[in-house]
Amino acid sequence: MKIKTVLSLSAAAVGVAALLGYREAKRKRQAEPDPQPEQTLDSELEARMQEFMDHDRFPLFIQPVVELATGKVMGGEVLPRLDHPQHGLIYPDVFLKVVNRMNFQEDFDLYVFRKSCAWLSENRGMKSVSVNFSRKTLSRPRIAGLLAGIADEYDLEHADLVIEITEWEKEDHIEVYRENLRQLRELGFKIFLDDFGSGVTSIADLNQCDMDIVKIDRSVLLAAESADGGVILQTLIGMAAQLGVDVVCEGIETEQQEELVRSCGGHYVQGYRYYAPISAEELAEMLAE
Ligand code: G
Ligand code: MN
Repeated sequence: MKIKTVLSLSAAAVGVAALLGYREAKRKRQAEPDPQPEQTLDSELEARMQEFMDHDRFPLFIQPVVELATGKVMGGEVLPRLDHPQHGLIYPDVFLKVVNRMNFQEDFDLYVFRKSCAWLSENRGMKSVSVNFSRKTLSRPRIAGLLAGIADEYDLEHADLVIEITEWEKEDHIEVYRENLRQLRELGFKIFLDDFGSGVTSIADLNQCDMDIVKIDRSVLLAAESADGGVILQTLIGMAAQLGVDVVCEGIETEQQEELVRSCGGHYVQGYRYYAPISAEELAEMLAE
């Protein structure tokens, strides 16, 4: 892929820039102590969530996923931020809990999916994008048809769109959820199980449908590094392989972690060692070069 050379040349710069942006925002927040406690920010976000969505204040960032053997970019995970008029960029761990509390998951996930489709249709130097979906959204009836409709509006192959099942909370209606996943697969979408090894995502989830990829949570990597010398990581990757599923190891930051993943049989990686999340505009420019 052409993106490979472009990205590897500027990867360090972009990664550092993205991190600096983050630190800058964080430093700014620390320098001017927020007069409002966290709860007040939450209720402010809640009161303005609809406005933020209507005014399209969620810029997309995309973090490339890399094949270890070749260094090639296989696709990218879409990670939205809230561009808050007063507080600057706010991260999903802050605003998603508000989205969840408001029961806004479906509107929000569909909004991000549509935006992701629009971006991908304009940037075909990227093979595919994966979009996070809450289990709540995936438990709503007719979701598969809705997603297919949006993908078709942008003339995208369903196979270039990945539905990433995030943790956050358990599915509402297991039967509807399973049927939706079955339909999504039948329609040709790819399905990744996110955050495996953390929180509510369990081994039982591997049985809910045929997955294309399981994303192993960073916590598994950290545990492997500190204690068991990789037995758990190796076993998880082996188990996935036996189920005919590939694995993406998330949150790789160091060379040692990369070696650990390699020695445990992992093929795909995502993490600051390769690319930080890159703003959709910046990534578009890189792809265009
Ligand atoms: O749960 P999910 O896998 O969707 O979360 C991805 C999150 O992890 C994003 O917020 C992203 O910014 C963050 N992230 C990506 N790469 C790394 C990394 O190498 N280290 C750490 N600590 N976080 C990362
Ligand atoms: Mn994810």
